[in-house]
Amino acid sequence: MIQTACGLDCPDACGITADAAHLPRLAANTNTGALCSLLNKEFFNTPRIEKPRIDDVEVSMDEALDAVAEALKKKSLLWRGSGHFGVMQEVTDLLFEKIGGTLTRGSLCDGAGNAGILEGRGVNRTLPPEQVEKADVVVVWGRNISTTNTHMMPHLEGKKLVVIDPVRTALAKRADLHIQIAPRSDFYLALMLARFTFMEDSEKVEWMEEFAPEYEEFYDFTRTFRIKAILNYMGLDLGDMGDLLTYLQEERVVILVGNGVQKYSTGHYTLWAIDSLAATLGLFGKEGCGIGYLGDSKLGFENPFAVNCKRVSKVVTPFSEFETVLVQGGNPAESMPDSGRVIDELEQVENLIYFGLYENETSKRAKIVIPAKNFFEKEDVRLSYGHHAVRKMNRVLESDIGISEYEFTQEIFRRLGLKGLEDEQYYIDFWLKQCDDLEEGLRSPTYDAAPYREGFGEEEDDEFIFIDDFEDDFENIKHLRKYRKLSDKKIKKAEYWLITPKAKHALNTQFRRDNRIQLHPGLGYDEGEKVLVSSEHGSHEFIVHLSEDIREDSVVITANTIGVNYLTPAIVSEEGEGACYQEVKVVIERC
Ligand SMILES: Nc1nc2c(c(=O)[nH]1)N[C@H]1C(S)=C(S)[C@@H](COP(=O)(O)OP(=O)(O)OC[C@H]3O[C@@H](n4cnc5c(=O)[nH]c(N)nc54)[C@H](O)[C@@H]3O)O[C@H]1N2
Ligand SMILES: Nc1nc2c(c(=O)[nH]1)N[C@H]1C(S)=C(S)[C@@H](COP(=O)(O)OP(=O)(O)OC[C@H]3O[C@@H](n4cnc5c(=O)[nH]c(N)nc54)[C@H](O)[C@@H]3O)O[C@H]1N2
Ligand SMILES: [Mo]
Repeated sequence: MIQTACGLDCPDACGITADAAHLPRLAANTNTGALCSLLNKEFFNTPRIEKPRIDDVEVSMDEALDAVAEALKKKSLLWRGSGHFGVMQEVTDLLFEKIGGTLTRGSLCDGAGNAGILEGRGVNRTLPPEQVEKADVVVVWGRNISTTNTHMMPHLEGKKLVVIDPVRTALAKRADLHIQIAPRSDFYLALMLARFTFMEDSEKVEWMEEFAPEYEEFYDFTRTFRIKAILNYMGLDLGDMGDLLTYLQEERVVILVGNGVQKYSTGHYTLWAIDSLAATLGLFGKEGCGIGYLGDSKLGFENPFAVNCKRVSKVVTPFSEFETVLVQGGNPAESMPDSGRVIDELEQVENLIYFGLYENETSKRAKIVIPAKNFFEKEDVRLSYGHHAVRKMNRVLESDIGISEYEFTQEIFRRLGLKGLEDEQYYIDFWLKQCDDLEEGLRSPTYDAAPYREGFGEEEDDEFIFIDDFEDDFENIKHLRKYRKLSDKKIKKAEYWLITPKAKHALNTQFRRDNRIQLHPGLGYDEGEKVLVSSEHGSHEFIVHLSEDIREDSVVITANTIGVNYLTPAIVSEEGEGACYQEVKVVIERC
């Protein structure tokens, strides 16, 4: 029996006891006593890339690594995805520093929202799950916990549950209150709720006097928006606002915000507005209260892989400017926005190297393919963006397949005659040594049971900064007309928000894929029919699946669906250099 941790990109970061002789027999060290089907099932059922290859011809690992070393003598970019969440993934940054290569900056994931949190709080601290446990009310805002964060579910038991989501998700169906908000309007909802809190004199003046003294300016800011027009825009009425406020004004309230509210150019404003609402209600730093988002797992750690390299955008990467591109642990041809652009760029790269586990649209186009070891086959350390436990990942299996990121780096250092790489244990210990060593295990040094109780900023001596600014120039329809040459009438009749959340049986583009678009039956399409869906960025065909759970102004295509990112825009958020997958409207045509 060997202790390890799950390496999949998910906030749960579960501990595992593995029976090496009987994999996939795994026991879970989790609060539910169970592991998710992604790990138990999909992970072991998905065929691996077993052999290295160059130009579609199988070669030995030595030959493949020789070719990589040769290719890295040219102008090189490292584009790393989040296929494995262990800290050792970043060891390849040391290689790129030595060869004068380029790395990426920004995020496909939580970048815009994170920037909004930094505006208000100065630093993004993780809300410990035990505060959720102590809450009376949990508001889940643009986050699909029963799919994406399943080990949080037991903490919601017995709580009053409010869900704010344009989709009637499984979680929304069991909520005490579901606000089926219009997509991309959460910023306004947060501001309106704050404004009504002030109007009803239920703002927490005492707390704000100490920690957030600029609250009167914030109240003035909320009054620059017109109530009636905004309610109309959100598709809500005063009754909905009253219902929401009743829950928000209870004693212990936790708000769990997800990626859904921030897949837009204005995503940072939304997180900042939600935080400002929370400050009005005095929800920071108190037992049973707090705002959870995707936390900064490396906060407070010194990173041995921190390097000084040139960087280009992770979201709108100019791949064609490089002669060599190393894709590690990611699938940019499918996971990045605007697949048409990405594929066109990737095809201009002389040496595209794919270093990963599975075949996909990126591996297919690669000149050199290097199979990786999976997380049962190598040593690592797992941090989490949802809690503070730190887990050593121990090798459970010996396997002939693939190579670890550390070995890969070591092999290329040797081939290029580079010096200065420490041994693997040095880096692993570098992380582990910085943790608090408790009886129940290792814990991140920044753990705080009730974050921000002393104040905001790095030193916790700053005040909370309220949002005081908002600009939005989203104009999609104009472009749509140009791209598809559709008549005004047709566009008017058929323009839908694209909602593209995570799927149950996939982890981003890993594991089970899909080919469906989910539509409200009122739109007039038939179950199973094929439709062409287009945006100003591109088109793709999908199979219709009807669902009453979706608004009539929206369509849902999950992140694991083949072709979804042909529709999404290659733009970065105004702050945080994040991707904006939902900053787009689409039209549907029968095939
Ligand atoms: N099973 C599974 N688990 C995963 C993943 C996976 O692919 N599969 N991916 C992992 C990763 S990388 C991440 S980053 C996390 C993300 O986990 P989540 O934060 O839960 O992210 P999403 O599933 O993208 O979106 C969450 C919800 O936002 C809603 N939403 C969409 N647009 C809006 C909007 O404008 N306003 C509001 N209020 N809601 C909106 C969607 O309907 C959806 O229910 O999950 C992780 N866990
Ligand atoms: N439409 C739409 N697009 C999205 C999203 C969305 O919600 N909707 N979500 C975005 C988000 S939040 C994220 S985080 C990104 C994720 O996008 P990516 O980071 O590109 O992740 P994946 O597409 O899951 O690809 C991960 C790859 O990592 C490889 N891999 C797994 N384990 C290892 C390992 O140990 N070593 C190595 N070298 N490789 C490994 C696998 O081969 C797999 O193909 O996608 C984004 N794209
Ligand atoms: Mo993500």
